[in-house]
Amino acid sequence: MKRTVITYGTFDLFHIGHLNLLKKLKGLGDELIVGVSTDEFNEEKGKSTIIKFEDRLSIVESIKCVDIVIPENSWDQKEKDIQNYNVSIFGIGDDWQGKFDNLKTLCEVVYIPRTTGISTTAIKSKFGFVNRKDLEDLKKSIDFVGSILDKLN
Ligand code: C2G
Repeated sequence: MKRTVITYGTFDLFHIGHLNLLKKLKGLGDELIVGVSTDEFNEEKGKSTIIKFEDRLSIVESIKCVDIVIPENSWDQKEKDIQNYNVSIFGIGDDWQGKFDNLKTLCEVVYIPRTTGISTTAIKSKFGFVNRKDLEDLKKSIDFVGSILDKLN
């Protein structure tokens, strides 16, 4: 019997932590379904994203180990999805350890160790360091260098 695995996530600024998780989950079965959180659902989750839903969906859909992508619109669609897709395993990163044990009545539930040293939040915070004042200082430096070049010509 085909073993179908399902997971859910935002997958914003797709990175190696996301890829490692998806590859590990695919390794547990024959088919991997990924529910990608819609922009509206991310608001409900209190998560802001850089990449819009359509693009996050396309990126995840193009990952070799992903077989099916579906929108994740709500917290409680998991039960229906597990039944509709005849899912054998629900898996997610262990930052959610224990949070989805209620699904154990429907399928196996596994929590996968997160990849350390990488997160969408860390990536966003790197961009966040370049604030308006930094950019204004940078422009002043560029203008100063430009004025020197003008004098040399
Ligand atoms: N992840 C990981 N290692 C990282 C970062 C993320 O294994 N360094 C995993 C998370 O544990 C999660 C998946 O990658 O299983 C997607 O992470 P997010 O996009 O942050 O998803 P999240 O906001 O946790 O949404 O209903 C479930 C939620 O939609 C999960």
